[in-house]
Amino acid sequence: MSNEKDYNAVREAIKQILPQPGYDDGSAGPVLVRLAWHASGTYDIHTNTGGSNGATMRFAMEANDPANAGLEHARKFLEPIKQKFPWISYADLWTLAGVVAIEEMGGPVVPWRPGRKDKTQEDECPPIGRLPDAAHTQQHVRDVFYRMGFTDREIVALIGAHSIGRCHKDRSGYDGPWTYTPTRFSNQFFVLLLSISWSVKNVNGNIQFKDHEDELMMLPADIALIIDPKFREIVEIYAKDKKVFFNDFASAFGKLLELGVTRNVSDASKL
Ligand code: ZEM
Repeated sequence: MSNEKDYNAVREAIKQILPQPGYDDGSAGPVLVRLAWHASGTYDIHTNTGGSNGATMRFAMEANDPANAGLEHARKFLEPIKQKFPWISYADLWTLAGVVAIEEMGGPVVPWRPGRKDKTQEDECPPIGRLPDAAHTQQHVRDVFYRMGFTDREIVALIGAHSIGRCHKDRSGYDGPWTYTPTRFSNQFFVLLLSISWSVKNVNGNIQFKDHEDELMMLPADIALIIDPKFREIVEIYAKDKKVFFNDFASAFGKLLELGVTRNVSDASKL
């Protein structure tokens, strides 16, 4: 049927825009994954507000949240795809782009379903301040992810996405990649967390951690995963077994993208 919504065509179009010579490490993948995460990570299980449904980061209030600095690059990479496939919601496009990017960078297949709707009013944005602050450690990380409804094991799995991408001084104030292969989805984040002796580095007043050669970095919130004994146990599992990490990541990321998403019955029956 010609008017059928062809999500595979959208997936293909996303694959086409992943190579970005001259941008960061040559791939739009990491920043697209971060967009999908920040669109979803505003969810609050107690009030059932926030989450990927709505794509409210299109509005200035949420776009200008300092936590979202740099994500305009991700939204710009995707805009031509939205123009080509106007029937897809931004909320579906942003989350699907994260899923396709992870898969194309060598990561697991993440379950994804369409049906998110875009909100139309700026006052429908979730309150600013729901995303995690990298300067804080285990208590804060737990507070933020428990608010979304995640377990300790899911928290560690999700932060394993720091195997890809980097920090940018002009976005977060932090600087550098977590791994030697920032465009390859892997369990290297966990391997390096455990194998390197991390020392403090001050970047214009921001405290981060560096390896001996000062090539790689960790955030205070990352180091919390090896300080906290319960988190550390899970880090050790994922460092040893990439397959277990990939399985756990796929279900936790799939769950993240579904937070706050409701579908009406007629939409759901088409899936
Ligand atoms: Zn991140 N993340 N993140 N993260 N993140 C950054 C970059 C990326 C935290 C955080 O403060 C930061 C999750 C969890 C947490 C990605 C994915 C996921 C940056 C650097 C910071 C500061 C931003 C910049 O300067 O461009 C904190 C504190 C987290 C939890 C405690 C989860 C969960 C993620 C996905 C599942 C990705 C892919 C990047 C790299 C973006 C890029 O542009 O390269």
